[in-house]
Amino acid sequence: MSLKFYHWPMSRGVTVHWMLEELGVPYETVLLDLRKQEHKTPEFLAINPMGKVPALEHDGAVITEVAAICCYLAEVFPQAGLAVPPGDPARGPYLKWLFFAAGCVEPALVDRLLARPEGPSGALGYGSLEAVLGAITRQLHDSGGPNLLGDRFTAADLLLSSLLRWATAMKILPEAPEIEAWLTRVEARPALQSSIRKNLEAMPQDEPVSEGS
Ligand SMILES: N[C@@H](CCC(=O)N[C@@H](CS)C(=O)NCC(=O)O)C(=O)O
Repeated sequence: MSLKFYHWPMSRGVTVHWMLEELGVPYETVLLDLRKQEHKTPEFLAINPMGKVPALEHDGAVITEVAAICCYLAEVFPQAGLAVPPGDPARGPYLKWLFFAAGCVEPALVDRLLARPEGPSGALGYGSLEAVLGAITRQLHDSGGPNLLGDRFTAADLLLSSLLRWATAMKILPEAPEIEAWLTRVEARPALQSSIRKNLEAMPQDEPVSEGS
């Protein structure tokens, strides 16, 4: 089994890195320095024609897109307990939160970060940042916690909380006490701590420390 992870420590790759640390399986990290355009070489464009990190190669198969990689890894390594398999009543909600993270939460956060003018929320697939945060808050409340789907921590928690940790670091997360309490609980996961430590070690020494780019 071989897992090759194309990564840069100040990128969305941090979410996949955390996921890999959760799995407890060996993987090789290939750092691509975005400042040197190492993600735009013909070799890497053959892996990800978008010229973006992260990307993953598993036994020769290439997977890109953070949400797809997390979903894929959770299913290929079920022993980590981060997937909800077909047939489980929580499968539908699990997929909903994975897609919601990528399709609604991320664009709403990026709009806020870039101070883009708000569009008509009925025409935008993701509505508004306030609406997506409201939906997450309600789910955390209705699930009874401590996670999105109740007792179990899944790849959907990992993906969504990773995005919201980044938003917190970028100071664009509006006040949301239930979400903040969830992020504090998530912070205690050993795999997240080990991922943070390894990313800090891989960080170029001349760069200010920040998560994401
Ligand atoms: N939708 C992609 C986004 C990946 C992405 O935008 N990565 C950024 C770093 S956070 C990147 O590689 N930017 C460099 C570039 O586009 O030139 C995913 O989920 O993987």
